[in-house]
Amino acid sequence: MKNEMHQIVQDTKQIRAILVGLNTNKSDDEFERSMKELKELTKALDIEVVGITTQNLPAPDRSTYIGSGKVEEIKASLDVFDADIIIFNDDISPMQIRNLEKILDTEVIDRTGLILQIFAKRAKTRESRLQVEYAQLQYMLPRLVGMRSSLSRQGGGSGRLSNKGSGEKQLELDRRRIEHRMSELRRELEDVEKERDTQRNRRLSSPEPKISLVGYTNAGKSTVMNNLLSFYGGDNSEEKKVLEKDMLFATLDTSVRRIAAPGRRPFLLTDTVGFISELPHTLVKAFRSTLEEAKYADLILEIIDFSDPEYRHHMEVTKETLAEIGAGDIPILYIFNKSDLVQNQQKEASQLVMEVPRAVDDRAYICAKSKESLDALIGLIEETLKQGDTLCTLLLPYSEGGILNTITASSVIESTEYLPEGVKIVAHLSAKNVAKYKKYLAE
Ligand SMILES: Nc1nc2c(ncn2[C@@H]2O[C@H](COP(=O)(O)OP(=O)(O)OP(=O)(O)O)[C@@H](O)[C@H]2O)c(=O)[nH]1
Ligand SMILES: [Mg+2]
Repeated sequence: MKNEMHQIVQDTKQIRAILVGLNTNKSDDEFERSMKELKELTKALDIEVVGITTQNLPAPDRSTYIGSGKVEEIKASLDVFDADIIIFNDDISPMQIRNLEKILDTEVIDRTGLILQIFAKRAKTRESRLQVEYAQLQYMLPRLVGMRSSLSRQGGGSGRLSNKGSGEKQLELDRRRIEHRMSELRRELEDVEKERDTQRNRRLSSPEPKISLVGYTNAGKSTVMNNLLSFYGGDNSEEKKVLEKDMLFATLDTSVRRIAAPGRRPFLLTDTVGFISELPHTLVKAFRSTLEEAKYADLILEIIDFSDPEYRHHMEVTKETLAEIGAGDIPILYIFNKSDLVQNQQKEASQLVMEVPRAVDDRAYICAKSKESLDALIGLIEETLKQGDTLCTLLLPYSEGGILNTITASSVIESTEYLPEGVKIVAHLSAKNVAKYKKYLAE
């Protein structure tokens, strides 16, 4: 009971952080960008940033990562800023964290630790919870000795990060117990993954083309999904919606929904976890099966936040991540989203204002919240899927009703005519379907 009270009191005060960056070989721009992103990540955990400090060094200090003068400077400012946690922009070694915590007498975490906390806070489904816990334990293992943080707490992120005095307790969590739990988790994850494979196989054998939304976190993937659902999701589309929010890593799970716009070829759309630069290795490993979802797509929609000055960098990261998960060869449409914000910026600067929506070749400039944009997007998707299609006339005997359903689900049908000998349809068939239904070809 006493502990609970303690917890409640702690939760009411916002955690205050000092951010620390060390630039060893990045350009000024690149470094500034990564510091800005660290700030966003920190805010994603509801932590207040009270100070930022940076240093240039040819190489990190072996024992304290940053130079000793810098450490002293931070120590002196701790009281002034009333900070409870120091967050480093890079991955620092367990030994360096220990040394820093000893000198500063405050919790120290690195970029990976921070992203792990965000994932822990956001994970909702059983699979993502298991994945996050696994990644957390793996991260914790080499850091056990002298660990202060509450990273081990189930469900993570529920309390404050800084928890002075809990260092002793952490030590009790011995290596063996953690390893045991990790093998338990691995087994549970295997079960969940098997279940998901079954679902996926069922989906893959369904006739609709599979399309995956991918891209940097916060680009608007879930918004595209939800608004397509609003307009073309059929019955109960409200209930089928996923979480969209202006924060990093709002989505950690995979959702698949059917989109069927009138007169357009229906498709299955997948929304999944977003990418970020230097996604921690522990997380890539733990979330591999979720990240790999895009591998099974016929077409990828890369959603780009066109209003973010860093969008080119985000596209690079997305390209690298796609290659890493083995989805580098799938056709991509580049969707420059949030173009409405770009229009606003252009208006404010009295510049030429871009036309939205606009679709050219393999690109579209859209605002995910406008129906006109989404129609343009669907048009582009349709055109892309149609490449390689042939317009065919088929005569399907009434005894083969199932085939008509399959073709309707995966193709655009120009006309349907009920004749005494069967149903005559004119449809755009993919090369695969032409081969499959050859014997019904008429004329
Ligand atoms: N103005 C404007 N805002 C948008 C647009 N698309 C998305 N947003 C906003 O951008 C924020 C992020 O959108 P999400 O759809 O959650 O982004 P996401 O890509 O799914 O992000 P993660 O799940 O975190 O990877 C939300 O606040 C959306 O309302 C757009 O076209 N215009
Ligand atoms: Mg999302």
